[in-house]
Amino acid sequence: MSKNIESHLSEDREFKPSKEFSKKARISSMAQYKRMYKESIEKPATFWAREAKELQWSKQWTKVLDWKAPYAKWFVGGKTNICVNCVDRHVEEGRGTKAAIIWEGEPGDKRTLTYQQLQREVCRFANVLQANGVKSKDRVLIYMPMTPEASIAMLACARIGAVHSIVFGGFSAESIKDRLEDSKAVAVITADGGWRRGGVIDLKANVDDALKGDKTVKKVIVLKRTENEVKMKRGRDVWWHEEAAKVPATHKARAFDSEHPLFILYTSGSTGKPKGILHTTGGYMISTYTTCKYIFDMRDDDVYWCTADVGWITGHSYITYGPMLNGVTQVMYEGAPNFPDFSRFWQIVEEYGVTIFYTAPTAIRAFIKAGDELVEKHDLSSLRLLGTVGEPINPEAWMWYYDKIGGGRCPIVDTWWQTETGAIMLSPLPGCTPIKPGTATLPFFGVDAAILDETGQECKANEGGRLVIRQPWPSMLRTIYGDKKRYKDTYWSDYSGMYTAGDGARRDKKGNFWIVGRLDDVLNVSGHRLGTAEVESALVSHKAVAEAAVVGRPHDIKGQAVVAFVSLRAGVESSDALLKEVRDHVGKIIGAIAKPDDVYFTQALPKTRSGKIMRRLLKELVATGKATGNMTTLEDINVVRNLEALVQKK
Ligand code: 6R9
Repeated sequence: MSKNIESHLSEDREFKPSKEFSKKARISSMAQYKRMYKESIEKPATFWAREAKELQWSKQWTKVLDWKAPYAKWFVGGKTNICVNCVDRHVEEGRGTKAAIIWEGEPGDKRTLTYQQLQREVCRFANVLQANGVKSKDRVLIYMPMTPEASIAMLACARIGAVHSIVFGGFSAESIKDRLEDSKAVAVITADGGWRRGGVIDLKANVDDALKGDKTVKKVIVLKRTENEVKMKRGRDVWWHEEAAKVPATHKARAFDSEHPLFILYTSGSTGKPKGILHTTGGYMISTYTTCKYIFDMRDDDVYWCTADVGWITGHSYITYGPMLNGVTQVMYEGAPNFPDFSRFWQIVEEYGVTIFYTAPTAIRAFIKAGDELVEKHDLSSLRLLGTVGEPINPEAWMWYYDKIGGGRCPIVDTWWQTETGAIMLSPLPGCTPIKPGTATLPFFGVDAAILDETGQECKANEGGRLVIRQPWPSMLRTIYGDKKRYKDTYWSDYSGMYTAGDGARRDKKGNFWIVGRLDDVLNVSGHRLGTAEVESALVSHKAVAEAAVVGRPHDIKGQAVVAFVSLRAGVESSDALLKEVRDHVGKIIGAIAKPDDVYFTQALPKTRSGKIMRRLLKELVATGKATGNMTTLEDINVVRNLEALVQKK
């Protein structure tokens, strides 16, 4: 990370969009951006009402914003249906035969759904949900592979007012169980399996494990995808295709209140328990719509591809909702970027003529490592705009993306945002903002971002501080599901009335935001958030483990790798077999992405005299091989010296 900061400080390369790009873009000059930004901050009601009117509402709002910090209501009194806006609206307006989803499965199977076909599938599935007893405001857990049905399931929930809660397909049965307990979902939508690197992930078996002892789930709807054998529990489990065959392909949607809950998405924080971030309908709809329109500059003839999974917020906002609100054609891909090899993405870009491509820095670094030949054998000339998200992008990766993938002609939008913000907050506008490798540049419309020091003063240019948002925005989280106190304490207590993002950042003289990374104990592994406390609690749930401390270390491809220091219970001998067992245990409790890259068994952890683990020393140790800095509060310096020897030996 520190290497990144240094290269950021000396970064003077700057790129401007070509005249040709600007001419066609929605926002084509900085003057236009500044004018609109000013209005969005000074007169948010005027600005957002104009945007909201581009979509369909059954009843207009009476007030754009009702703000009693930290609670916001947007488009108060308005009624709408986000699914109708994503799907039916396009059919009604004559875009029914346009492709909505061009899908490719990992084994190479292909499917295209037009907006009209999508409408029929969504309507059918809305009927299936209702026939299976799902009602408005019921929570529905979705655990699916990346098939069109993942988006269909989300849209069908939204259509009937049910609240979806997606659990990423790479998470474990235990993770599903925790989320079920917290959300009290009444139904689960899953599949027999999903393809990943040539193998089948047995999704249904994980759901079965998670449901042992569960009392709230009444129905499990299972999509047939991989045809592997699954157990179906009588009365509880039903097949998607069998249920769909029983119901009509039309469904009359009703409108819901603008503040009707839309979804819960769990994300890691600084405690062991993930937070259920709650988003509601109207504001989220308008933010995802406008960010796609202005930042991805989506047009009728674009072929857009976001490589995320719907299990993450990026898949919610920039696969399902935002692109479909804009009626764009998008590519969806089921599997891994390196199956059968690292040219898979470029083959897909070439085959479908992708024009807008949105991915994560960790993927870009993996492509660089795999070698340029894999890129060069494909024609990528259809691309006109590139995007990144998930973590700070190192300038080297940015330049490679710009030159090798974008051919030096495609602007890159480096988009900073979070599960909590619902939509992109900081990003260049591709037709006007001068871009530099490594900065998410400027705030989007309505985003009053600033960097503050500990006393609440705004930092001077190039000084590091905490990133905050000083005014509410339409797609902001409304609460942590079932935990108002945690919502207030986590996001709104550092500075009165302001949202704290949890990221460190600085602004350069031109006002560009440079994100440094998380300030809390949250790691960013391959663009995914992972709480160190979460991994620690998984580790200590293993019978051999007495205590554990987890920190991140810089990693070439993942950004950060997970390092665990583990002390064993008395009488337990350390061994390679135990090491594997402990790693696998974390995989079983959370999911494969949380498996520690390095595990050090140690007699003791470095603690202060008051018993606090000194993570600062551990972080330094794994990054540099040595612990320096202030150790006066340390209980026993020998513990650190022993760990140094262990780490250096590796
Ligand atoms: C959308 C998403 C949020 C955290 C965020 C920050 C990091 C995301 C970034 C970025 C630098 C970017 N982050 N985008 N850092 N530049 N363009 O990733 O949501 O999974 O909730 O993670 O990711 O640290 O706080 P989420």
